[in-house]
Formats: sequence, C-alpha cells, structure tokens
Amino acid sequence: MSHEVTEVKATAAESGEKATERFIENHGANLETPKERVSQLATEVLTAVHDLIRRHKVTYDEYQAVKGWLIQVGEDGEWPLFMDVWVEHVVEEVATDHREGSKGSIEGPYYVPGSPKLAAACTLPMREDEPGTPLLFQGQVTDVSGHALPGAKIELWHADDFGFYSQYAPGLPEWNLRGTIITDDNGHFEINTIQPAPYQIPTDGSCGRLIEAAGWHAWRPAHLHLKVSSPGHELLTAQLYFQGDEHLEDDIATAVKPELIIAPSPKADGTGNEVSYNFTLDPLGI
Ligand code: MBD
Ligand code: FE
Repeated sequence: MSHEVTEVKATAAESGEKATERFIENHGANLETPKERVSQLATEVLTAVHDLIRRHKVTYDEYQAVKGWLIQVGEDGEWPLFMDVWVEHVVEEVATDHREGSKGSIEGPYYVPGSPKLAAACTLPMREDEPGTPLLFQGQVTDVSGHALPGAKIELWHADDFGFYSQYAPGLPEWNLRGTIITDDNGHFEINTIQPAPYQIPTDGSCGRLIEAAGWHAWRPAHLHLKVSSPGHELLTAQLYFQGDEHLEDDIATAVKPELIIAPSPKADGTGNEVSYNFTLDPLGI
C-alpha cells in the first residue's frame, strides 16, 4: 500500500482553482484606497513597464506572448501562486520592518482558517500511517519582555512527506497536517507532527511555463507554516525551514531568513526528531 497511489499530484488548474476560490472567500471585501494612492502606484507600475519595453526594445511578438500568458495565469487560477511566490516576500519585508520580536515570512497560497483546535501538548491531525520522519516541535510563546503568553494561538500547517497540502491535493483528509494549538499556562506548546518534504510549485500551469521558459527551478525548501497570535499582540506569520535543505539558498519564493532555520536532532528514544523554537510577539500598534 503506497500513498503515491491514492495521493495523485494535483494539477496546476485544480490547486490553482482552489487557491483562487479560497482567496476570494477570505479577502472578498475590496480595500478602500484613496484615489491619490491608487493613481500614484498604478502610474509607477505602468511607467516601470513602459521603461522596460523601451530599454529592451520589446517586440510585438513578445508583447502578444506576455498578454497570452497573463490571460492563462487567470484561467489556471494561478494568480494567488504567482503573487505569493514572486511578490509577497517584499510586502512582508515592508510590513514587518519595525518588529523587535520573531522574524516572520510569507503566508503563501495554502493557508486555511479554522483548523481543528488542539491542546498545548498534541498531535497534528494525520493519517494512521502518515509517512515521514516524526517531529516533536516544542517551545514557548512570549512577549518582547520575555513574559509568557498563555492561551496564545499557533496555527500550524504544512505539506506531507510527498510535498502535498491537504485541501489543495486530492486524496488527503480535510485537515491533514493542519491544526490550531493553544499554549498552556506557561506559554508552552509541544506538537507531534512529521517533517514535511521540499515543495515543488505546480510545473504544469502558467507559473511552471514561466519557470521553464526562464530556465529557473520550481522548488521551495521544506517548511512549516505558522500563524502565532495573542490578544494585544501583532499576528506573526512565519515559516520554519530545516538546516541542510538543498533549497535554503535558492527558494523560488525568496522567503528564507537565517533566523527561521531549525535543526532538529534525533530523539533519545529513537522515535524521530525533536526541535525547540520560541516565538516572541511584538505589542500591537505603537
Ligand atoms: C507553498 O507551499 C508556499 O509556501 C508558497 C509561498 C508558494 C507556493 C507553495
Ligand atoms: Fe508552503
């Protein structure tokens, strides 16, 4: 019995369509942005494109090829993927540059709100014979003065041992490897999960076509996604990566920071790996 049989790789169009639907559900209300700002930003984007066309003498064939590609990105539902892989990291950088607490990283396209609530010491929802190296992930959530934050919420989601995310690849239980953990009276958590595999973004859609046409690769290093929150504190959206991963230096999404690399070590009882990592949350709005 192999999971490779039931766990078919999602097509770009399948996972793209889900990511697009989910995005519209979560961010349906459009932001009211002042006209002056819309005009300034839109003008600067367009001017940058015009300048590039002049500098590189972009041809009509190239213009039509890009136009066709942009149309196809939408048809594949790959705008969430495109934006989060190639743009979000700079938005995250700007949004968090004042922080004193833990470093964060991009959310990416595969977050799902409302995952099952779990106690501080828990096992993430997973299949009975979930493949992969078991990982005990423990630590504490504190504020920037080092005070424990009991009852803090840690939303954790990650890919399985084949690099697939539940709700975006067929054949996986709805909440597989997704959970919302509440820290104990000392702000501690102790989560049993498995180590995810490196993740290759879909290669059969428009983003894949760009990657191939440009001679890039489609890999992200293996990663855990987290949202850590506590009333009165800034939401921390982060990812954790694994020391030794071959894609730490060339993440297609440019979302690795040295502070986010963990180095699990084998547990004494031989049942997998363990690692400690603490989160420090900035106070809200100063
Ligand atoms: C991912 O799993 C991810 O985290 C990002 C940022 C983009 C594509 C897939
Ligand atoms: Fe991811």
